[in-house]
Amino acid sequence: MKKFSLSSIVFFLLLALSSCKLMPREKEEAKKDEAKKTWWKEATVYQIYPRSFKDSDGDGVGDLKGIISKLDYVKSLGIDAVWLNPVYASPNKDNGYDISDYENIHPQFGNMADFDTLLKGFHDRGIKVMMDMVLNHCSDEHKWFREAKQSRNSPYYNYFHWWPAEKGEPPYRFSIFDEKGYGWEFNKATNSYYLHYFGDFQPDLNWENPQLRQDIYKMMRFWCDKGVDGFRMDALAFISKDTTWPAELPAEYKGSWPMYYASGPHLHEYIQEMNKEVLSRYNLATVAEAFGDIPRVKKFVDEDRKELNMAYHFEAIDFGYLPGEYKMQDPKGYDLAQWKQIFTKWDSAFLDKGWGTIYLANHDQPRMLTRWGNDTPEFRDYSSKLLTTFILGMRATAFYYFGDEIGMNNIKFDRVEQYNDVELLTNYEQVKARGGDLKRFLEGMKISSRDNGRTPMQWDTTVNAGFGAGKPWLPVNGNYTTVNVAAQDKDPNSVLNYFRAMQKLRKENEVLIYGKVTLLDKDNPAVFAYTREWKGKKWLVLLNFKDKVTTVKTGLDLSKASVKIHNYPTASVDGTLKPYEAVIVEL
Ligand code: ISL
Repeated sequence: MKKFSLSSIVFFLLLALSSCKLMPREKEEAKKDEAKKTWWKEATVYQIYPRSFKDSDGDGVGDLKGIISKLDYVKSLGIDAVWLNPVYASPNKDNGYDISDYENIHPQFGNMADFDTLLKGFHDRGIKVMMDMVLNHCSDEHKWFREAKQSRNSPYYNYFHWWPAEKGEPPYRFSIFDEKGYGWEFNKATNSYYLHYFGDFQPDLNWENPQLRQDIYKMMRFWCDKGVDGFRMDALAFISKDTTWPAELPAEYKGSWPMYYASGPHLHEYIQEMNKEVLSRYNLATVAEAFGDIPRVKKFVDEDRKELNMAYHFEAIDFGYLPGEYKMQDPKGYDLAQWKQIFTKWDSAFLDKGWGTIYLANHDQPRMLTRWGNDTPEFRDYSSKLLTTFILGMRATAFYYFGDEIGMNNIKFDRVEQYNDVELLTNYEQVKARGGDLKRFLEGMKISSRDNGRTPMQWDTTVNAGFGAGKPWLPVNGNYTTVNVAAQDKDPNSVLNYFRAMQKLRKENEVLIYGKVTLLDKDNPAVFAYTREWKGKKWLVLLNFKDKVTTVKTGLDLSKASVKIHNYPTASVDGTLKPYEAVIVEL
């Protein structure tokens, strides 16, 4: 073995020490940044609403075999993961969010063998699969509830929240999907009321009961053992309740019931337990529907707390509705300057801990083009592309709703009979019961109702837009003859091919994923402008959200800017933006 002299050892030691001292702080930071990278931070998650994607057997309802027939299409989008809305056995009163058997597939969607084929099909194409987990409630047809409602002595009675009738009327609780807006339902056999924050067919599960929790974890492990890659956790913030059941909500929650209902005393204890029992044992991506302000939402995703990876908030998506009314959009439109502040505030919330999400639509929302863009023939393409640029141009895991990649827009039903959604129908009854203006309500719903986002996917110009041979469960939007996948696939300038290009740009450039976001010209009422900075690169995103030519003051030298993507045939890089123009440049 070669011997070193003492002096050479001292020399090397000094050299090592000095290089440590000299290591710039940025280098340390960069190292930390590298360590924080994960696939799900870099992912675009494409949400598939199975009922509406593709119907293989002609019964009018989309199914797993239908999705299987479109695997290559999904792959062609360049996305990383899919989130499947619930496909479990369910009476479907809330389209699968009322689960009667968590470990089986609804026959309308297919069977477990179809699911396994689907999972393999996605995995073979390098796409991860996230399942929807509905853990706050199940269906009243679930075995647990069918048994529980028979007798107070049933082993399942304590799987639910009950108020014994001998104590009188239960303390008022609101229900989102109840015509009377009342969250307790009387059950004769047990002479008690059960709690349901959602429909009366969706009894809330009692997470206080350790046996229930163990059954839930076991069921989650069943799916993990199959190889699913993650969970989107429905209404998770509601699982823990204040079971002292005060008649009056504490003063700080008056007028803001969801906060109170959604932040029970044991919420994070249960999520940590779930992490220990399930999540930490697999390599999963998890995202919760989390209600509340930044400090509350951060708790779900702070890595040190060992809970979940991501959460999505509602502040941006609920923006622009008239206060105190159910989803009535302000006729004046939405104030872009305030909306920008919401996004940048949430972006900086996760600078040190956690990670954000971004979305402009999902199955609980109308089409993003109608709500946040402009669905007139003149501007539909430009504004669809603009919204895509925005979603994929921010720092957050992007959740992108099927159909938005071809610019589908709201169907805008005229009559209440045309709707299917339990939420709309119960709200309609509530307005009717208080003698409200039903015409105004239905006008408002053309913009905001959930069914607008649930119409069948528009594949081509054949019958039912190529969705399936049978009459679809919700009508197809009449514009399918021009707005469809087949036409856009062939057109290099289509909304669809723009989505693919934008997704590719994001994948190939970390600056769009991890780059720091700095809002520019923040009071500009028409333009969302921001820079992204990462490892010495600086990119500028310019988005004109209005239908007029406008200007933006970035304070930056744009003379040498090189265009990375744009939604008009030629890009403006002179501070002027055409209606709905979107452009990303490298500075
Ligand atoms: O949809 C909403 C507003 O229109 C929300 O208030 C929604 O009810 C809430 O986000 C919870 O949603 C989830 O659970 C519901 C289900 O109907 C939704 O589809 C689901 O996303 C009940 O399970």
